[in-house]
Amino acid sequence: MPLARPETSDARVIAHVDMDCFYVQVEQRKQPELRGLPTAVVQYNEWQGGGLIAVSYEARKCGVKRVLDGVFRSMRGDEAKAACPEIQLVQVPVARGKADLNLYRSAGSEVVSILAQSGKCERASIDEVYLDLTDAAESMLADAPPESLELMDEEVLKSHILGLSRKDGDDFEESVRDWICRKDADRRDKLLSCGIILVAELRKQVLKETEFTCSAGIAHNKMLAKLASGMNKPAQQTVVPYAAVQELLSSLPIKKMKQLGGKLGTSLQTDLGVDTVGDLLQFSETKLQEHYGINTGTWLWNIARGISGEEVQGRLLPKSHGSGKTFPGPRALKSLSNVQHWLNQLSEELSERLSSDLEQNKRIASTLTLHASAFRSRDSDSHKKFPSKSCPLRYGVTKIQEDAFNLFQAALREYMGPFGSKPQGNKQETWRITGLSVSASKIVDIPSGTSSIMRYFQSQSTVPSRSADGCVQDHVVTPSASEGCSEQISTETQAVIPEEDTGVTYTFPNFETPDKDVDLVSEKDVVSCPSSEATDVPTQLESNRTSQTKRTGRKINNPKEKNRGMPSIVDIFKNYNASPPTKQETQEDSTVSPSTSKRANFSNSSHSSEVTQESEERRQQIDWGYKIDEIDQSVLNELPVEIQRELRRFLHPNKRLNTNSKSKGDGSTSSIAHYFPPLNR
Ligand code: TTP
Repeated sequence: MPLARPETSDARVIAHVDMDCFYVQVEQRKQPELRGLPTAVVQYNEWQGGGLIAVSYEARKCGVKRVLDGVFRSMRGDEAKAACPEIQLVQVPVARGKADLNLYRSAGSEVVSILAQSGKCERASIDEVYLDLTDAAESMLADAPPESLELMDEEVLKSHILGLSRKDGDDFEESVRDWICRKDADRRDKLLSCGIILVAELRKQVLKETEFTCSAGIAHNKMLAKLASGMNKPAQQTVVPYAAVQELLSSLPIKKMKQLGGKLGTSLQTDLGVDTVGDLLQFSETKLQEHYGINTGTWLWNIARGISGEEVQGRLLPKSHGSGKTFPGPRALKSLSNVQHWLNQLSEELSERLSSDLEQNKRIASTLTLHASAFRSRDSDSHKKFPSKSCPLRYGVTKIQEDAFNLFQAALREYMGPFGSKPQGNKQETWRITGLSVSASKIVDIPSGTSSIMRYFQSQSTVPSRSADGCVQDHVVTPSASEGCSEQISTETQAVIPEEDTGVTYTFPNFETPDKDVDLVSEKDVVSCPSSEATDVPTQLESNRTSQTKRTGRKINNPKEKNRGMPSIVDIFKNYNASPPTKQETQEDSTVSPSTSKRANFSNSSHSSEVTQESEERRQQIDWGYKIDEIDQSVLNELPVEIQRELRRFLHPNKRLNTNSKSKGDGSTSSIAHYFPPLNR
């Protein structure tokens, strides 16, 4: 399906707000004595003073920069000192032997919470936000249009307006004021003028409340706003009026456009001879579609005209969580035990973040993905990519650790191929891992209501879905994604996290390149692809249903069961077990299906309406993940009556049941989060 062609007449007011040298500002707020001094934040790695990841504008003036020109590597602390002897180097906080970005994440959240008050707000990365200010601008235009303002803030008058022509001798600020206050301006420009005033106010508020400066771009769509925000930094704002769009794009190098920095951009250069975005104007939409497919062709046709229908998503929270680390050069991992050690660390961090997301935001993630970068000895195919693997996510640190390691092993088997473990000639082929990351995606709010609560429990008990050959599900990319956005998926040094649709890319340096903690770049919005969608692993529910049918070997015909579409909740509780399964339990489960020995028993037992003696015995035998008295039973009121009854019988087998449970919303209903293990236990 081609992309919807946006209404160009629809004058929206979109801002892209980008913090200036963000990590440096966060560190300077922590240590105010560093303010105004050339400062850089270096990553966790002492080799040659550590790689620079954020550089203050004072240091930039002395020639210190994050990335060295022409070389894919960051400047090292030692090199920065040589260029600027007075530079202050601050190391990122460290936890579990790797960079800990929590300080920066929460600083980013402070900013988001201020900006979110102004309109629809989308957190695009750790330090970037999109705002849709259309409503606010329209209200301002109706109630207090710019031309009616007697005084205009200095911050407004410092704005850069693209295409604003000034006669010699004209005062900059006067020209800006005149442009903003033009009575004969069209509605689009008038709305942008309101946007200029609103954004200047917001930036001042951010500074006042957080002590951070930021820069902003203001335009009619996200793409143009993002382009503009980086044009005048630090602490400034740039506006793209409709009339200035073509000029801006005609000089914009194709590779500078978001999503065109990789293979697609290269192909446009080499195959179509395109140097700037404006050069694309010479090609018809059909021609571009012939070359790059329908979606990408239309997208290219649109961006050449500055058209982008991408909406600002009302999203203040990240769309996924990831934790990663690189192991460059001699530090590449070469044994499974080392890999497992690091996966344990990464999983621990991921689990912690999932827990606080659950606790604070009542959100759960459903997919766990493992990415790695690697190389092999005697590698004939040096570009072979280490496959990424996904599976349904089970909460609890040990489960994540176990699943992550299983995913890794499945990926490694595939990477090494059939002869991987066997000697090749005289030598055994070996592998090296230069980057590892785990991520959790498909994050949703915990839905209220009954089916959802069960689904939630179910997700606690599943294991990575395996295909017939026992392999975990691949994380693959749809043809439409590969069609146009190959930079996301193709290079050996990149692994894509199924992240925000703004596309967060983890950039793993080659093993020759110096160290770079992967999570330092992981939260940067590097590329995104309009049509890129990782193929979903089956949803938790679907995969559970499928495996349920398979294991029981029959369809669910009982109408009661059908209604619920789920196994008995008692079974789920019985088998929920935070600690490793007991031998007995494993044996019991394996009688359901030998291949699922560790899986929870979802067999649709005929005893669902009666607590049998057998289940009472099991109740006492099984090592429960939850102590019964730890369960907040008020949450049971959220369940259908028959399940409440079943569950209460299970919990209090000797008590007579009162089925007239309190209805929902009586104040006693507790959050599902009470059941959740990581933080509470
Ligand atoms: P950026 O917004 O790219 O850069 P910046 O905020 O440091 O500077 P600028 O004023 O030019 O926007 O990145 C935001 C933070 O993300 C940055 O302070 C550090 C971190 N980061 C990394 O850790 N690694 C990276 O490769 C990049 C690009 C950023």
